[in-house]
Order: sequence, then C-alpha cells, then structure tokens
Amino acid sequence: MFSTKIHIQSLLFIALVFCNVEVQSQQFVWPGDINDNGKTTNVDVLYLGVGFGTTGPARDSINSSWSEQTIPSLWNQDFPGNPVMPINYAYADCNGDGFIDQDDLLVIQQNYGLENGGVIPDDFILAGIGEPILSFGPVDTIITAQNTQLVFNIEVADAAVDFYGIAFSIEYDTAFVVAGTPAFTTNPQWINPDQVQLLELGRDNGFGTYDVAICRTNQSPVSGMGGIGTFSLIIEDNLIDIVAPGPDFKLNIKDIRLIDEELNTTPVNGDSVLIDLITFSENIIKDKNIKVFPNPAKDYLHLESKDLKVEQIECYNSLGQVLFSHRTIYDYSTRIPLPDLVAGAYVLKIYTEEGIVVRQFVKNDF
Ligand SMILES: [Ca+2]
Ligand SMILES: [Ca+2]
Repeated sequence: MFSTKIHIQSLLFIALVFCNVEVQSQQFVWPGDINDNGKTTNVDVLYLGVGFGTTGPARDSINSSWSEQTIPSLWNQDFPGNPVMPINYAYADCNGDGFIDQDDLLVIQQNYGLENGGVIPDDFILAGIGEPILSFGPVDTIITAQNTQLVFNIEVADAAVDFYGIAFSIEYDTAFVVAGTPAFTTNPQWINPDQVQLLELGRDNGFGTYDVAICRTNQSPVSGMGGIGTFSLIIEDNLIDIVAPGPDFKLNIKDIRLIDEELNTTPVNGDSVLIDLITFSENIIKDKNIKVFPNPAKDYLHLESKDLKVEQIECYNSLGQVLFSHRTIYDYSTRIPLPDLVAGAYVLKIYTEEGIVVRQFVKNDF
C-alpha cells in the first residue's frame, strides 16, 4: 500500500514534469511582434537588431502571415531585461527560417501596426533635464514650381553614449501635408562609422504619425551626437489660400527609445517645432499666365503677366514678414531687383487688376 502511494506520487510528478515541458514547448509567435506585446511596431526592430545574426531551430514551416505560429523548440538565447518572462530569440526569427536577419525586417514591415487582441503598449522612459534630446535641427524649404517641400534635420543633441539603435515617432498635422509624402532618410554618419548593415524602418500611419527605427546589427554600440537623418514632407499646394489668421504647422518627436546592444534604454527628451505658414486673408486668384523667373534667382527676378496688369508686388519671408514692396511701372513685364535678400525661400504677393496672385521663389547667392 505504502509503495503504491509512492508510485502514484512519482507518476504524478512525472506527469507534472511532462506537462511543464509541454507548456514550455507550446509557445507561439505572431510574426513581427518580437517583444510579444501584441502589436508589430518600430520597437520590434530594436529587438531584431539585438538578436541579429543569430541562428537557431527553424519553425516547421516558413510562414510569416499574421497568425499564431507554433515555436517547436526554443533557442538557446533569451533577450535581456525581462528575467521573469524572458523573450526567447525564436521570436526574432519572424519568418521562421532559423536565421535572424534582414528578411525578418521585411516581416515587420509586412505586419506593421497589426495587433493580435491583447496589446500591452511599448513603454518609453521619460527623460529629465540634462538628458539627451532628439531634436529638430535646421529646416530646409525646397520650393519648386509644383510644390513646397519641408526637410527637417533630426539630430541627437548632447552626446549619446552606447548608441545601438533608436525608435521614435514624429507627429504632424495631416491638414497641411500631401498624403503619402512624409519620408525619413537615415544619415548614417556617426551612428554607423564602421558601415555595418543597418536595419531601417520608416512608416506613415496615414493619420499624422510617422514611425522610425534605426538599428545597428553587430552587437557593438557607438557614441556620438548630431544628425541621424532627415524627415521630409510636401505641404499642400493650396495652403496659401487659407484665410487668416494663419495656421501654425506643428511637429512633435515622441515615444523615443534609444538602446544599447543589451536593450538598456537611455532616456531621451523629445522636441517640437512650429512652422509659420504664410497665409493671406485676401482673395487669391489662380492665374497660370503670371510667370516669375529665373527660379532660383540671384540678382533679379522677372515677372511677366501676359494680359493682366500688375500694380504692386510684395515680397514675404517664411515668417510672413514683408521684406519689400515694389510698385510696377511696366504693366505686363517687370524686373525686380533682389539686392538685400539673403539666400532662402520667399513668397511674392502680386496685386493685379483682378486680384492677388501668389508665387514662390528661391534666392541663391551663386
Ligand atoms: Ca511588438
Ligand atoms: Ca528569419
């Protein structure tokens, strides 16, 4: 009787062990959601960079569709930073082929923004005074005959020690932006002096948020400061028709995560920038016959208005300030000297007998 009881206990113990093994082996991955928070985001790119180059057991099928994929056996490595519920490297093998590499970034892009129902938001550490800032540097305005492009330089101000990768988001007001035009281009200078493969991701959600991730891949961090890339977008063509008071176009950098090669986070402050868009309260007419050239201009600007009499011309800078006005003598063709203008983008408000026409031009010093 006694021995039977022990026997049953042993059986129970063995059953529990098997049960445990069974639970351990039945892990699932949603391809792209490497940190297993229920959603594929730019933060998952950082995990991909940390595990990059590692190999392990492949899944039964190479399948990256957004559904529960069984992990038949875990890999030897866990991601650091989560000792209670460690995230296994198998989660970073998004397509299940047994390699953590660039192909897995394609899966993150494919399943970007998708959720599996139980999302735990990615956490971002709030930074304090004196900690690095991810900031907007100088803004370049590129004016062509067709549209106006704004190019924002994104910079890490103050030295970032142990930079391995960064994820952040840029918020903008969709009312002023041509859909589909926001884009981020990495400037790899100080973040990739040794020219390793970079993981790069830029995603516009279409509702005023653009997500960026950049990550190194050789488990070796760098230190430095300065530009990490440019964010550009095209301003709606009809913006200058908006009735005054003019709108401010605000951009925000938020949700920043800067990591070292072991996923340790450096707190980084965000930044915002306000762009004053030029607006006029008067009735603006669209007249395709008025031509301003050359563009870019150096010393002079020529204005030709075909059969529309021009009475006065005002020149504005990008802050909406009047720099000079010019009364015309020659009704249909006039030459406007530009001696005192510094190089940059300007707007001409052209008063004609039928209304105001707006043209943009760029002044160059060469
Ligand atoms: Ca995730
Ligand atoms: Ca893979």
